[in-house]
Amino acid sequence: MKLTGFELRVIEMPLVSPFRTSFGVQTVREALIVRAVTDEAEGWGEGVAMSDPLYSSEYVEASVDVITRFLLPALAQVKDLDAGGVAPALAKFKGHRMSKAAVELALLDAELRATGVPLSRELGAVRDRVDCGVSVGIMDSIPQLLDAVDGYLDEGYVRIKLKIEPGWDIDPVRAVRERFGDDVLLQVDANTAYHRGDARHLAKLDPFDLLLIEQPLDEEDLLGHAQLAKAITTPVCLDESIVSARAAADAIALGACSIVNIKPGRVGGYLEARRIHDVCVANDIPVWCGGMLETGIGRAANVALAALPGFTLPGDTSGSGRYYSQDITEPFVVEDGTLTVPTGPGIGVTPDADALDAVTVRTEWVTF
Ligand code: SMG
Ligand code: MG
Repeated sequence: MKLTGFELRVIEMPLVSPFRTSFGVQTVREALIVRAVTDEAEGWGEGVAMSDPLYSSEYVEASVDVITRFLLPALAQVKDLDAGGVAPALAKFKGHRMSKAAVELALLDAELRATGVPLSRELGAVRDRVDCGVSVGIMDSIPQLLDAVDGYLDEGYVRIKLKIEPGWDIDPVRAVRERFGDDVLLQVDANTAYHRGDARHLAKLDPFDLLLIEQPLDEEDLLGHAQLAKAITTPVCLDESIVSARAAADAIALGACSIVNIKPGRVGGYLEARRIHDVCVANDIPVWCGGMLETGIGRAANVALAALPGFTLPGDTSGSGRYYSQDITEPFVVEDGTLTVPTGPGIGVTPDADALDAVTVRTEWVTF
């Protein structure tokens, strides 16, 4: 397979409703779409960096810059480049995992399309449908939250995740438990909004039998998470801290988490995400697939990953309609609380050219 070049598109997709987390409110998803063009097939990738460096240090404009200035020029020097060679060739560049992941996925998709292999099979999937959870943002009031949760349960979601922050934690969790009962699979995500001294406060979540609390403390605070895990009964799950298979192994060894959220973008790609899955399975640590408000491109790939055997908890693999009234691929629709794993070659979905053009705000082309 011979690479012709890469197209980068910055897109802007309006959200169906504002999404508030402990680090800000989003009304539009700005994202990066990568297309790898080869003599045999085209492949698609999606960058999950956000507009601002608030979830992590990465952001969309930095992603475009590092990909065009450093990553693609380095890859252009590699003879017989394949997807497995992307991470080694880019290892000398520190960080920028979301950017590396987007490029790797585009090339992997092109390769798999050329050989007719679905991504799910390539990764080792064992299921053809995956259970769907939904992430529910911070709201202005408890009644508003209860309405939102009610709507998602009606749509069939099998797990609810509440975004929390200081001042919006115990009361909303209690209200959801009182209204919807103890059988609802319920978890919370703080996106690093708490500190080591908050252990006694967070222990007030213990009576609500949550599946997990996700990333309560700073991304670099593994020791703090290990101490917190001893002070509360709610299982601690890490998201932001898990940037590689090594980070996952270290966090597990330290007792900093008993569950891991795997996001391929955060860890540099689907191949590293699979290694994290393998590390967790070897340590009896359940994993689930996180989400970054992906378009159909990233969503298709996430659903393929979530079909691996160690993904025993429902992921943030929601339907396209959770965020977008119009996706750029065929929409993912939740049925019986599940999404179907695409079966076509590669990621199994292709963006609609007009839909993609309609949301594109900038395009760059890099020739190989
Ligand atoms: O794709 O459903 C999704 C988003 C799920 O809550 C979600 N993601 O920390 O897990 C997380 C957040 C990161 C993005 S928040 C704007
Ligand atoms: Mg999270």
